[in-house]
Amino acid sequence: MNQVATRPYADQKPGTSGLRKKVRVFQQEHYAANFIQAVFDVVEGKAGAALVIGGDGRFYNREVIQTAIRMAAANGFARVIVGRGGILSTPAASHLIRLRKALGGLVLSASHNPGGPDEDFGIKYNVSNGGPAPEKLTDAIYARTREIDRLLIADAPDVDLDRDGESRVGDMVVEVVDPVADYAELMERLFDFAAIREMIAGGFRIRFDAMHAVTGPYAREIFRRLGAREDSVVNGTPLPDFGGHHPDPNLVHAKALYDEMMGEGAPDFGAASDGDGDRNLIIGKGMFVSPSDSLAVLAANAHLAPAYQGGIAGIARSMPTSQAADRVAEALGIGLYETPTGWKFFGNLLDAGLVTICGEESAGTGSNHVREKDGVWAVLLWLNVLAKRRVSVAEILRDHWARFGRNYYARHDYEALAVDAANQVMDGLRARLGGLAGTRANGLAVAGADDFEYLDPTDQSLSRNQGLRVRFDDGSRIVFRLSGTGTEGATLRVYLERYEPAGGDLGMDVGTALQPLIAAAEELAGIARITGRARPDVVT
Ligand code: VG1
Ligand code: CO
Repeated sequence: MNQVATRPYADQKPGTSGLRKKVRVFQQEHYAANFIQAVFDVVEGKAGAALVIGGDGRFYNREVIQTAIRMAAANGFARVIVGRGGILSTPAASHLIRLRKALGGLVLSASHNPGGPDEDFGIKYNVSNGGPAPEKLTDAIYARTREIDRLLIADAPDVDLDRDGESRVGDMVVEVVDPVADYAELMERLFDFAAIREMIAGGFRIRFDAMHAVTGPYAREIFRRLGAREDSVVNGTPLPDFGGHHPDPNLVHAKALYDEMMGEGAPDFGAASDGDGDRNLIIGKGMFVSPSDSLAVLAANAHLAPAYQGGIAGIARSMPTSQAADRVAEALGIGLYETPTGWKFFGNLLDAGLVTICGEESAGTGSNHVREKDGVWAVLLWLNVLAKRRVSVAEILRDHWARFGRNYYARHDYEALAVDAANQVMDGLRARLGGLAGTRANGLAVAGADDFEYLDPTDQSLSRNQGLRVRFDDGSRIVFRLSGTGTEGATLRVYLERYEPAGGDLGMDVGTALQPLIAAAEELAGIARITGRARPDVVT
């Protein structure tokens, strides 16, 4: 074992989902190792414990995995379980941590951010419940990165990551496992594969765009078990640079899928996932499903899948996610929890059994089967629902709106803004929040406004400054927040939501429906005026 001297880096504060930086930043001397050592220094119980390691296959994945293995050995772990080829999707890693009763796991990914030598890399630590480290722990890790002065690292050759089986690094066992097998088995237990298989055998066509990211091998194996045609999965080979694209399943970066689903001869069901496999985009033939609606529809129909046939205990959604799920919770007579953005806030609610299904507007949905959002899971739950109801995605949505009303919704992202300008937008609005109730913006009456804070009902931890909310008296809402996953400048997100009750105009074009709110947002926050950006970079 070696002790190596190091010096702290000042910028290793984890964001919404772990530490994300440009690859070049990670390539600085000991940069990744410092962060990993900070994790190992603050987590207790390493002696005799197992650690899961895997990533989304992006550039630099294998190098950091080798370092992490050597460091795990020197820090007293008894076993490392690593996905073959260094591959584990985020939800598969979460499952493996739980299944193998590991102390935790290192998930190497920058998720939906692009990959390659000039793009992004990331490291996230998940705890023993399989979920992202809660804020208390990420704060402690950050504090440790500020003072770290030595690394513990075993002097050992690289492990062969491409062959299943066990080897040793010092006293520690390294176990290379099939990244797909346990996860696929879990999915077979949760869902009615027989019903889905029958639907597919009847001619139901699927297009799943893995975006050259981690879900390719998972989707291929699972769709094979379901008897789907081979061309059901496209872009199914994980590439270190995701083929030069952003592995972000939204209407901008998954446009090819969108165009196919809107065109002549579209398959029945289209879906895409992101870099690390925790997001999902759902598009029916001729019908895009907004992620917020997807959460609401899945919650309302979950009982059609074997795992949830007894009903769901409650629903949690991140604050900016539309309130469509709230109406489902109300109808089901179950709890609805509104949390800050990021999956780490769902873990306690899931562990306490308060909720079964969780979701975020950013194309994340999941359940208590793991402690991460799960893209392939969402796709399979949709397929299970479709197989049971035997109607189209579009019909399911129209039914849903007819019953619950429709929450027209969009998110506008202003990317790579100058940090000062973004702060000016947020600080300016924050300063005026208190006086907004009773005023009008673009003619719309403001009912209330606040800076969202969350008190975790299970451990009473308080998270402040989680997004600025402006509510209008017709139930519409605008939320403003800064992204915590970007690696360049600041990204401002503006979330727009307008509610149209059942019986109202449910078939409007989303952009048209939201136009009054878009103008109100500009009047409230002055984005164009302050940043000089006339329109958002991404609308999703
Ligand atoms: C974004 C999304 C958030 C999601 C997070 C991680 O965070 O808004 O809902 O949980 O990404 O997703 P932010 O801070 O940039 O808005 V993933 O799939 O990138 O791990
Ligand atoms: Co992701």
